[in-house]
Amino acid sequence: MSETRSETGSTDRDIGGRRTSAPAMISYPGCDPACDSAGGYGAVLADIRFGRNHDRDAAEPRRIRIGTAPIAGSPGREVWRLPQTGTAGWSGDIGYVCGGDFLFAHLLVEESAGTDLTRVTGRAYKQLLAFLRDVGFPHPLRIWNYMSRINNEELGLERYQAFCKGRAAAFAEAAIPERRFPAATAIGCEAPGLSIHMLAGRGAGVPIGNPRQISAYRYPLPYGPRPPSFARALCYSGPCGTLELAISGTASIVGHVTMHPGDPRRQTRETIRNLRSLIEQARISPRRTDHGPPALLKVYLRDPERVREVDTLLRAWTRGRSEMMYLHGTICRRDLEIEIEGHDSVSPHHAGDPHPNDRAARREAQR
Ligand code: 3EB
Repeated sequence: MSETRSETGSTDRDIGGRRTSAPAMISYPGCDPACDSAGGYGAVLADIRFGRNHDRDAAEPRRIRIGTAPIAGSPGREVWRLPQTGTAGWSGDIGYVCGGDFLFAHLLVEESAGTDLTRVTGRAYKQLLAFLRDVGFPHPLRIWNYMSRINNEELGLERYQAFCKGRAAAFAEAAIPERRFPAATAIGCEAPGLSIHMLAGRGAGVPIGNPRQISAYRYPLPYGPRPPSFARALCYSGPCGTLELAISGTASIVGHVTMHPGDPRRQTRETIRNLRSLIEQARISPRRTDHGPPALLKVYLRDPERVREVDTLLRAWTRGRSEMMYLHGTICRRDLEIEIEGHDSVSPHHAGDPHPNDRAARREAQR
Protein backbone atom coordinates (compact mmCIF):
# COMPACT_ATOMS: atom_id res chain seq x y z
CA MET A 1 0.00 0.00 0.00
CA SER A 2 2.77 2.40 -0.93
CA GLU A 3 0.24 5.08 -2.03
CA THR A 4 -0.64 5.65 1.60
CA ARG A 5 2.90 6.43 2.59
CA SER A 6 3.45 10.01 3.48
CA GLU A 7 6.09 11.99 1.63
CA THR A 8 6.80 14.12 4.66
CA GLY A 9 9.72 12.24 6.10
CA SER A 10 11.82 15.16 7.25
CA THR A 11 12.19 16.16 10.88
CA ASP A 12 10.86 19.67 10.52
CA ARG A 13 7.86 19.38 8.33
CA ASP A 14 5.07 21.63 7.39
CA ILE A 15 1.78 19.84 7.30
CA GLY A 16 -1.23 21.63 5.96
CA GLY A 17 0.18 24.98 7.08
CA ARG A 18 0.90 23.70 10.59
CA ARG A 19 4.39 23.06 11.73
CA THR A 20 4.62 19.76 13.54
CA SER A 21 7.25 19.30 16.16
CA ALA A 22 10.65 17.77 15.72
CA PRO A 23 11.16 15.27 17.10
CA ALA A 24 7.64 13.96 17.09
CA MET A 25 7.28 11.65 20.05
CA ILE A 26 5.64 8.78 18.21
CA SER A 27 6.31 7.68 14.64
CA TYR A 28 5.71 4.77 12.30
CA PRO A 29 9.21 4.17 10.99
CA GLY A 30 7.86 1.97 8.22
CA CYS A 31 6.55 5.19 6.65
CA ASP A 32 9.47 7.36 7.50
CA PRO A 33 12.94 5.95 6.87
CA ALA A 34 14.55 9.00 8.52
CA CYS A 35 13.18 7.80 11.85
CA ASP A 36 15.27 4.65 11.72
CA SER A 37 18.50 6.55 12.17
CA ALA A 38 18.84 7.33 15.86
CA GLY A 39 20.69 10.61 15.26
CA GLY A 40 18.64 13.67 16.13
CA TYR A 41 15.67 11.70 17.34
CA GLY A 42 16.91 10.92 20.81
CA ALA A 43 16.34 7.74 22.73
CA VAL A 44 13.71 5.08 22.34
CA LEU A 45 11.05 4.84 25.03
CA ALA A 46 9.06 2.14 23.24
CA ASP A 47 9.46 -0.01 20.15
CA ILE A 48 6.17 -1.68 19.32
CA ARG A 49 5.75 -4.22 16.53
CA PHE A 50 2.49 -5.62 15.30
CA GLY A 51 2.22 -9.25 14.24
CA ARG A 52 0.60 -12.60 14.89
CA ASN A 53 0.94 -12.83 18.67
CA HIS A 54 1.59 -10.81 21.80
CA ASP A 55 5.14 -11.05 23.03
CA ARG A 56 7.70 -9.32 25.15
CA ASP A 57 11.47 -9.46 25.26
CA ALA A 58 12.87 -10.28 28.71
CA ALA A 59 16.19 -8.71 27.68
CA GLU A 60 14.67 -5.47 26.39
CA PRO A 61 11.62 -3.95 28.10
CA ARG A 62 11.45 -1.24 25.42
CA ARG A 63 10.35 -3.84 22.88
CA ILE A 64 6.92 -5.46 22.75
CA ARG A 65 4.83 -7.16 20.08
CA ILE A 66 1.06 -6.83 19.75
CA GLY A 67 -1.01 -9.59 18.14
CA THR A 68 -2.90 -7.50 15.59
CA ALA A 69 -1.37 -8.23 12.19
CA PRO A 70 -0.65 -5.47 9.64
CA ILE A 71 -2.88 -5.64 6.57
CA ALA A 72 -1.63 -5.69 2.97
CA GLY A 73 1.85 -4.25 3.34
CA SER A 74 0.94 -1.66 5.97
CA PRO A 75 3.75 -0.58 8.28
CA GLY A 76 3.68 -2.69 11.42
CA ARG A 77 5.92 -0.85 13.82
CA GLU A 78 5.66 2.20 16.03
CA VAL A 79 8.54 3.88 17.87
CA TRP A 80 8.25 6.41 20.70
CA ARG A 81 11.25 8.69 21.05
CA LEU A 82 12.32 11.19 23.66
CA PRO A 83 15.41 13.39 23.97
CA GLN A 84 16.62 10.99 26.67
CA THR A 85 15.49 7.86 28.43
CA GLY A 86 16.44 6.60 31.87
CA THR A 87 15.87 3.47 33.90
CA ALA A 88 14.31 0.46 32.22
CA GLY A 89 13.50 -2.94 33.70
CA TRP A 90 10.91 -5.22 35.19
CA SER A 91 8.83 -4.91 38.31
CA GLY A 92 7.31 -8.33 38.69
CA ASP A 93 5.40 -8.88 35.43
CA ILE A 94 5.41 -5.22 34.48
CA GLY A 95 7.98 -4.06 31.94
CA TYR A 96 8.85 -0.36 32.09
CA VAL A 97 11.01 2.37 30.62
CA CYS A 98 11.39 5.85 32.14
CA GLY A 99 12.15 8.97 30.12
CA GLY A 100 11.90 12.47 31.56
CA ASP A 101 8.34 13.08 32.65
CA PHE A 102 7.08 9.94 30.88
CA LEU A 103 6.88 6.24 31.52
CA PHE A 104 6.18 3.36 29.15
CA ALA A 105 4.73 0.34 30.98
CA HIS A 106 3.29 -2.96 29.81
CA LEU A 107 1.78 -6.16 31.09
CA LEU A 108 0.83 -9.39 29.33
CA VAL A 109 -1.51 -11.72 31.19
CA GLU A 110 -2.02 -15.27 30.05
CA GLU A 111 -5.58 -16.45 30.42
CA SER A 112 -6.17 -20.10 31.14
CA ALA A 113 -9.45 -21.71 30.15
CA GLY A 114 -12.37 -20.77 32.36
CA THR A 115 -10.82 -17.71 33.99
CA ASP A 116 -13.01 -14.69 34.58
CA LEU A 117 -11.90 -11.74 32.46
CA THR A 118 -13.40 -9.29 34.98
CA ARG A 119 -11.03 -10.59 37.66
CA VAL A 120 -8.05 -10.93 35.32
CA THR A 121 -8.50 -7.33 34.11
CA GLY A 122 -9.15 -5.98 37.60
CA ARG A 123 -5.99 -7.56 38.94
CA ALA A 124 -3.88 -6.41 35.97
CA TYR A 125 -5.10 -2.81 36.22
CA LYS A 126 -4.72 -2.68 39.99
CA GLN A 127 -1.14 -3.88 39.61
CA LEU A 128 -0.41 -1.34 36.87
CA LEU A 129 -2.03 1.65 38.61
CA ALA A 130 -0.26 0.83 41.90
CA PHE A 131 3.03 0.63 40.01
CA LEU A 132 2.47 4.01 38.35
CA ARG A 133 1.80 5.61 41.71
CA ASP A 134 4.83 3.97 43.36
CA VAL A 135 7.28 5.12 40.69
CA GLY A 136 5.98 8.68 40.54
CA PHE A 137 4.18 8.66 37.18
CA PRO A 138 0.68 8.52 38.62
CA HIS A 139 -1.23 9.66 35.52
CA PRO A 140 -2.09 7.12 32.81
CA LEU A 141 -2.28 9.24 29.65
CA ARG A 142 -2.79 6.69 26.85
CA ILE A 143 -3.61 2.98 27.24
CA TRP A 144 -3.91 0.21 24.64
CA ASN A 145 -5.79 -2.98 25.51
CA TYR A 146 -5.82 -6.12 23.37
CA MET A 147 -7.82 -9.21 24.26
CA SER A 148 -8.95 -12.46 22.66
CA ARG A 149 -12.58 -13.42 21.90
CA ILE A 150 -13.68 -9.85 22.62
CA ASN A 151 -17.27 -10.40 21.40
CA ASN A 152 -17.74 -13.84 23.00
CA GLU A 153 -20.10 -14.33 25.86
CA GLU A 154 -18.58 -16.02 28.91
CA LEU A 155 -20.02 -16.36 32.41
CA GLY A 156 -23.14 -14.52 31.22
CA LEU A 157 -21.30 -11.42 29.99
CA GLU A 158 -19.68 -10.37 26.74
CA ARG A 159 -15.94 -10.41 27.31
CA TYR A 160 -15.47 -6.75 26.41
CA GLN A 161 -18.05 -5.88 29.06
CA ALA A 162 -16.27 -8.09 31.59
CA PHE A 163 -13.07 -6.25 30.73
CA CYS A 164 -14.81 -2.88 31.30
CA LYS A 165 -16.10 -4.11 34.65
CA GLY A 166 -12.64 -5.12 35.87
CA ARG A 167 -11.04 -1.91 34.59
CA ALA A 168 -13.70 0.27 36.25
CA ALA A 169 -13.19 -1.51 39.58
CA ALA A 170 -9.44 -0.85 39.43
CA PHE A 171 -9.85 2.85 38.55
CA ALA A 172 -12.32 3.17 41.43
CA GLU A 173 -9.94 1.44 43.86
CA ALA A 174 -7.08 3.71 42.78
CA ALA A 175 -9.42 6.72 43.28
CA ILE A 176 -8.88 7.88 39.70
CA PRO A 177 -11.88 10.08 38.82
CA GLU A 178 -13.49 10.41 35.37
CA ARG A 179 -11.63 13.66 34.62
CA ARG A 180 -8.37 11.68 34.94
CA PHE A 181 -9.37 8.82 32.62
CA PRO A 182 -6.79 8.20 29.89
CA ALA A 183 -7.29 8.09 26.15
CA ALA A 184 -7.58 4.41 25.18
CA THR A 185 -8.00 1.69 22.60
CA ALA A 186 -9.60 -1.71 23.26
CA ILE A 187 -9.36 -4.26 20.45
CA GLY A 188 -9.92 -7.97 20.04
CA CYS A 189 -7.45 -10.25 18.37
CA GLU A 190 -6.87 -13.91 17.63
CA ALA A 191 -3.72 -13.92 19.75
CA PRO A 192 -4.32 -15.35 23.23
CA GLY A 193 -3.88 -13.33 26.41
CA LEU A 194 -4.65 -9.82 27.65
CA SER A 195 -2.03 -7.29 26.61
CA ILE A 196 -1.99 -3.82 28.16
CA HIS A 197 0.55 -1.12 27.37
CA MET A 198 0.55 2.53 28.23
CA LEU A 199 2.15 5.92 28.36
CA ALA A 200 1.97 7.48 31.82
CA GLY A 201 3.08 10.91 32.98
CA ARG A 202 4.27 12.77 36.06
CA GLY A 203 1.61 15.35 35.18
CA ALA A 204 -1.98 14.89 34.09
CA GLY A 205 -3.48 15.72 30.72
CA VAL A 206 -6.64 17.54 29.75
CA PRO A 207 -9.49 15.31 28.57
CA ILE A 208 -11.33 16.31 25.39
CA GLY A 209 -14.91 15.26 24.75
CA ASN A 210 -16.58 14.76 21.38
CA PRO A 211 -19.72 16.87 20.84
CA ARG A 212 -21.07 14.17 18.50
CA GLN A 213 -20.75 11.42 21.11
CA ILE A 214 -21.62 11.06 24.75
CA SER A 215 -18.68 10.30 27.01
CA ALA A 216 -18.00 6.56 26.97
CA TYR A 217 -18.06 6.52 30.80
CA ARG A 218 -21.71 7.68 30.56
CA TYR A 219 -22.86 4.92 28.19
CA PRO A 220 -26.23 3.58 29.37
CA LEU A 221 -26.68 0.10 30.86
CA PRO A 222 -27.49 -1.92 27.72
CA TYR A 223 -23.81 -1.63 26.72
CA GLY A 224 -22.66 -3.36 29.89
CA PRO A 225 -22.90 -3.23 33.68
CA ARG A 226 -19.94 -0.82 33.94
CA PRO A 227 -19.21 1.72 31.19
CA PRO A 228 -15.78 1.99 29.52
CA SER A 229 -13.24 4.10 31.47
CA PHE A 230 -11.66 6.34 28.84
CA ALA A 231 -11.67 9.89 27.47
CA ARG A 232 -12.32 10.49 23.74
CA ALA A 233 -8.95 12.26 23.57
CA LEU A 234 -6.31 13.54 25.94
CA CYS A 235 -4.15 16.61 25.46
CA TYR A 236 -0.85 16.79 27.35
CA SER A 237 2.43 18.68 27.34
CA GLY A 238 4.98 16.76 25.29
CA PRO A 239 8.68 16.19 25.83
CA CYS A 240 10.00 19.15 23.81
CA GLY A 241 7.52 21.88 24.63
CA THR A 242 5.08 20.33 22.24
CA LEU A 243 1.40 19.82 22.76
CA GLU A 244 0.40 16.22 22.18
CA LEU A 245 -3.09 14.99 21.37
CA ALA A 246 -3.76 11.29 21.99
CA ILE A 247 -6.97 10.32 20.20
CA SER A 248 -8.76 7.24 21.51
CA GLY A 249 -10.10 4.50 19.29
CA THR A 250 -12.99 6.18 17.47
CA ALA A 251 -15.82 4.36 15.77
CA SER A 252 -19.12 4.89 13.98
CA ILE A 253 -20.99 5.84 17.14
CA VAL A 254 -23.18 8.94 17.42
CA GLY A 255 -24.51 9.71 20.87
CA HIS A 256 -24.14 6.16 22.15
CA VAL A 257 -25.69 4.43 19.11
CA THR A 258 -23.84 2.43 16.44
CA MET A 259 -24.45 3.96 13.00
CA HIS A 260 -24.51 1.93 9.75
CA PRO A 261 -24.14 -1.49 11.44
CA GLY A 262 -22.00 -3.87 9.43
CA ASP A 263 -21.20 -1.35 6.65
CA PRO A 264 -17.46 -0.57 6.63
CA ARG A 265 -17.66 2.24 4.04
CA ARG A 266 -20.40 4.22 5.75
CA GLN A 267 -18.85 3.51 9.14
CA THR A 268 -15.55 4.92 7.87
CA ARG A 269 -17.29 8.14 6.77
CA GLU A 270 -19.05 8.43 10.14
CA THR A 271 -15.78 7.77 11.99
CA ILE A 272 -14.04 10.51 9.97
CA ARG A 273 -16.84 12.90 10.98
CA ASN A 274 -16.26 11.91 14.61
CA LEU A 275 -12.50 12.41 14.33
CA ARG A 276 -12.93 15.83 12.71
CA SER A 277 -15.32 16.98 15.39
CA LEU A 278 -12.99 15.75 18.14
CA ILE A 279 -9.95 17.47 16.59
CA GLU A 280 -11.97 20.65 16.17
CA GLN A 281 -12.95 20.44 19.82
CA ALA A 282 -9.33 19.93 20.96
CA ARG A 283 -8.03 22.92 18.93
CA ILE A 284 -4.40 22.03 19.51
CA SER A 285 -3.44 23.74 16.29
CA PRO A 286 -2.08 27.21 17.07
CA ARG A 287 -4.27 28.67 14.36
CA ARG A 288 -7.98 28.52 14.99
CA THR A 289 -8.96 27.73 11.45
CA ASP A 290 -6.50 25.00 10.68
CA HIS A 291 -7.43 21.58 11.95
CA GLY A 292 -5.99 19.01 9.59
CA PRO A 293 -5.98 15.26 10.18
CA PRO A 294 -3.65 13.95 12.91
CA ALA A 295 -0.04 13.12 11.99
CA LEU A 296 -0.61 9.44 12.80
CA LEU A 297 -3.66 7.27 12.24
CA LYS A 298 -4.03 3.62 13.17
CA VAL A 299 -6.94 1.78 11.63
CA TYR A 300 -8.32 -1.52 12.95
CA LEU A 301 -10.48 -3.52 10.55
CA ARG A 302 -12.63 -6.52 11.40
CA ASP A 303 -12.47 -7.70 7.77
CA PRO A 304 -9.05 -7.09 6.20
CA GLU A 305 -10.59 -7.58 2.74
CA ARG A 306 -12.24 -4.16 3.02
CA VAL A 307 -8.96 -2.25 3.39
CA ARG A 308 -8.91 -0.81 -0.16
CA GLU A 309 -12.26 0.94 0.05
CA VAL A 310 -11.51 2.21 3.54
CA ASP A 311 -8.09 3.46 2.44
CA THR A 312 -9.64 5.34 -0.49
CA LEU A 313 -12.01 7.19 1.85
CA LEU A 314 -9.31 7.96 4.39
CA ARG A 315 -6.88 9.24 1.78
CA ALA A 316 -9.52 11.63 0.47
CA TRP A 317 -9.51 13.18 3.94
CA THR A 318 -5.82 13.03 4.86
CA ARG A 319 -4.35 13.86 1.41
CA GLY A 320 -0.86 12.68 2.36
CA ARG A 321 -0.79 14.60 5.64
CA SER A 322 -1.05 11.53 7.92
CA GLU A 323 0.99 8.40 8.33
CA MET A 324 -1.32 5.41 8.35
CA MET A 325 -1.22 1.94 9.79
CA TYR A 326 -3.81 -0.74 9.00
CA LEU A 327 -4.22 -3.64 11.44
CA HIS A 328 -6.49 -6.65 11.59
CA GLY A 329 -8.49 -6.35 14.82
CA THR A 330 -11.94 -7.04 16.17
CA ILE A 331 -14.02 -4.10 17.38
CA CYS A 332 -15.73 -4.21 20.77
CA ARG A 333 -19.31 -4.05 19.45
CA ARG A 334 -20.36 -6.80 17.04
CA ASP A 335 -21.94 -4.26 14.68
CA LEU A 336 -18.75 -2.18 14.37
CA GLU A 337 -16.44 -2.94 11.44
CA ILE A 338 -13.78 -0.29 11.94
CA GLU A 339 -12.07 1.71 14.69
CA ILE A 340 -9.52 4.49 14.15
CA GLU A 341 -7.12 5.98 16.70
CA GLY A 342 -4.76 8.89 16.19
CA HIS A 343 -1.94 10.95 17.55
CA ASP A 344 -0.95 14.51 16.81
CA SER A 345 1.82 16.78 18.02
CA VAL A 346 2.21 20.50 17.51
CA SER A 347 4.78 23.02 18.52
CA PRO A 348 2.93 26.10 19.78
CA HIS A 349 6.07 28.27 20.05
CA HIS A 350 5.51 30.36 16.96
CA ALA A 351 1.89 31.05 17.80
CA GLY A 352 2.42 34.05 20.08
CA ASP A 353 0.27 33.62 23.18
CA PRO A 354 0.19 30.14 24.62
CA HIS A 355 -2.72 28.15 23.33
CA PRO A 356 -5.61 27.84 25.83
CA ASN A 357 -5.14 24.08 26.00
CA ASP A 358 -1.47 24.57 26.75
CA ARG A 359 -2.27 26.81 29.69
CA ALA A 360 -4.87 24.33 30.87
CA ALA A 361 -2.38 21.46 30.55
CA ARG A 362 0.23 23.31 32.61
CA ARG A 363 -2.34 24.17 35.24
CA GLU A 364 -3.46 20.55 35.41
CA ALA A 365 0.12 19.31 35.63
CA GLN A 366 0.74 21.51 38.67
CA ARG A 367 -2.24 20.22 40.63
C1 3EB B 1 -16.45 3.38 21.58
O1 3EB B 1 -16.41 4.55 21.24
C2 3EB B 1 -15.71 2.41 20.71
O2 3EB B 1 -12.92 0.44 26.11
O3 3EB B 1 -11.00 1.44 26.10
C3 3EB B 1 -12.90 2.77 21.69
C4 3EB B 1 -11.76 3.16 22.40
C5 3EB B 1 -13.76 1.85 22.24
C6 3EB B 1 -11.49 2.60 23.67
C7 3EB B 1 -12.08 1.15 25.56
C8 3EB B 1 -13.49 1.30 23.49
C9 3EB B 1 -12.36 1.69 24.21
O4 3EB B 1 -17.07 2.99 22.56
C10 3EB B 1 -14.96 1.39 21.48
